[in-house]
Amino acid sequence: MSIHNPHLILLHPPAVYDFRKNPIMFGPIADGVPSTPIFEMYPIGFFSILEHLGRNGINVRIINLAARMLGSEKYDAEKVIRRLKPIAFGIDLHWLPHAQGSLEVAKICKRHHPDIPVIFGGFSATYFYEELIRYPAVDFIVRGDSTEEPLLHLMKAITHQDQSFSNIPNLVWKDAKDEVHINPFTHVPTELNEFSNNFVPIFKSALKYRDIKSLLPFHGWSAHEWLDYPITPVITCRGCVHNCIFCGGSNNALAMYCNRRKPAFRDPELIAADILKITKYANAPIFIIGDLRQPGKEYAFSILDFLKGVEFENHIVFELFDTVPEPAAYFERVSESVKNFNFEISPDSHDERIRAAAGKHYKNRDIVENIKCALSSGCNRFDLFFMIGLPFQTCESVMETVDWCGYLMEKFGERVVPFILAYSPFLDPGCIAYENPEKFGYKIRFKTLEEYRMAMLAPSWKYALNYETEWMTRDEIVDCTYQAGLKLNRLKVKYGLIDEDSFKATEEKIKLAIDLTTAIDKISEIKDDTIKREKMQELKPKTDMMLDSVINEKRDMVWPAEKKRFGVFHLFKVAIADYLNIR
Ligand code: B12
Repeated sequence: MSIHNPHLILLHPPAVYDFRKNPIMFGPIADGVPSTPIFEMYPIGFFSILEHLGRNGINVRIINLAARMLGSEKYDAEKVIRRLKPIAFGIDLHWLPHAQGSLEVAKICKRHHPDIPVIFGGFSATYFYEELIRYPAVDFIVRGDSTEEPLLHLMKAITHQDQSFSNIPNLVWKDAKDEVHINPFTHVPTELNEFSNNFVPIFKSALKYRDIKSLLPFHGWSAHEWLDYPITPVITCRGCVHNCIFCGGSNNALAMYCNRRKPAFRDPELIAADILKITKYANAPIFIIGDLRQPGKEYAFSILDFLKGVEFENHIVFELFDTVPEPAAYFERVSESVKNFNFEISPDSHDERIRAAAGKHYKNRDIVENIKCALSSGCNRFDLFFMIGLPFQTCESVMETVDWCGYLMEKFGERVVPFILAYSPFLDPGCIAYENPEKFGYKIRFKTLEEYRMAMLAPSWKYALNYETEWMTRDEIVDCTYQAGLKLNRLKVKYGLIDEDSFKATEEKIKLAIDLTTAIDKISEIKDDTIKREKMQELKPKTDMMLDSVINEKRDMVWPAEKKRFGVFHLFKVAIADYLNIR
């Protein structure tokens, strides 16, 4: 095998494989994230897999099928897969909305390459491993939130055709007789220092396979644009100390299905070094994933101290998982270390009882005080995320939440940016509310992976929602989401956060979404399947308009950055030097 022929090809599927043919009204299910409802962003873990396996002699190539298919009607994913000849394919079923797309891509791999093993991994593959391994196109599943090492062992075993699969931790596999084996789930590392937040291996891979397009994490970002404005996440941890009842990445959830008893944190000096390394080659914003105060405020302070005194222009985006107890001192300390900084917090509701029921125990007065101190210390932007679909929450309460957003925008001005979203399409399997629905007033509608696969093919997101609550039916959740979106949009233009044009564009889009929802409800009642299909097909041009954001403008998520590409040249230099081993 030539060095340009990868041993492992990681394929990122679209959420629904045939989204270009099927008319589906995905609605606002991806309004809270930078990707479209096709969820074309691949797991960040692909970076550490590529780096770790590459260091150990296994060449990895990433192909973002979802982004390529979104990018061009003509991109023929099946033809591309047919031409590939790796030793194994890896497919992520990390987010559950990929239930349909991932299995479809696996089928295509097997159709053209019956002898090339197909490996699955990711959170949802881990949760549903028993059911997933029984699909004929799936040969292996590597469970867990840290699969770099077991995957390396697996690739070595496959490459050397040594069939010692039974010693590989976390592995679920089928033998030649299709018998399923479940190996012990023992590889759960408690430290992350080995896995850097580093773009260089990714660029090396782009050079090696002469294909930057397939590495791009988003649709709508041409290679040129992405190089101008690359997303640069810095992962601080795996796991979480908190227990928000709806989060599949919470402490309890990860203990339940990923066997993670406590979160693992990367050392503070390494986090600071990761950030500084990125500032050397890109001036795009840097997202710090995970509240730096999770392991204790000393951890946050030491990262900030490492950054102090170093000049860089990049905007750093910090998360808050709860309010800061002594906000004036904390935000001042941040501003002493970072020139351009932004914060985000998710209070979920303005109603403290609802917030507490969702597992968050901080008060509105503390939120207001935090915003005040952050802004007066020079914070550029303070984002707040609110949610629909919580215990005790009625649509009336959601509307009051939007009023509270108005109050915050009026009080603090344009630097405070609220978003409101429904939990959609799915309440995360493994989260506290999913596992104990009655206790929290939830009704879970789908339980098996096959049900989720089918749900993603539903004509509108209403029928895909996997829950309703004692306080809101699915119809009410959908309707309330649109009403809240309309109201928040009006408040955003009133307080100068958006201009008249973008106000109108969002308003029109929400109204179109409401009309489509009604039209699809009517079509769903038609008994004749052919007529039903025809009627749905007529709506396709309109449902496609929903592939962008619906109730929140996507560009609201873009943090300011100077558009200069000098850094990319530097990055390529580093990558080439690294590639040629001349560093
Ligand atoms: C950061 C984050 C994001 C970021 C960045 C995501 C990214 N590109 O990875 C953003 C904000 C964009 C995001 C978006 C979404 N997220 Co998110 N996210 C997280 C968060 C907070 C941390 C994830 C992380 O950093 N992991 C560390 C990295 C290094 O590891 P990794 O990517 O998980 O990969 C490792 C393993 O999973 C595994 N693996 C992954 N893929 C594969 C494939 C193969 C073949 C193998 C072998 C292994 C493997 O090996 C990797 C290396 O060890 C988690 C919560 C948590 N506490 O974990 C939620 C979480 C993963 N997200 C979740 C959800 C639901 C979403 C959205 C679907 C929400 C939505 N409706 O919009 C979108 C999907 C976006 C898309 N695909 O386009 C749920 C997933 C629940 C589920 N089972 O579906 C979680 C658990 C909690 C939550 N509700 O936010 N998310």
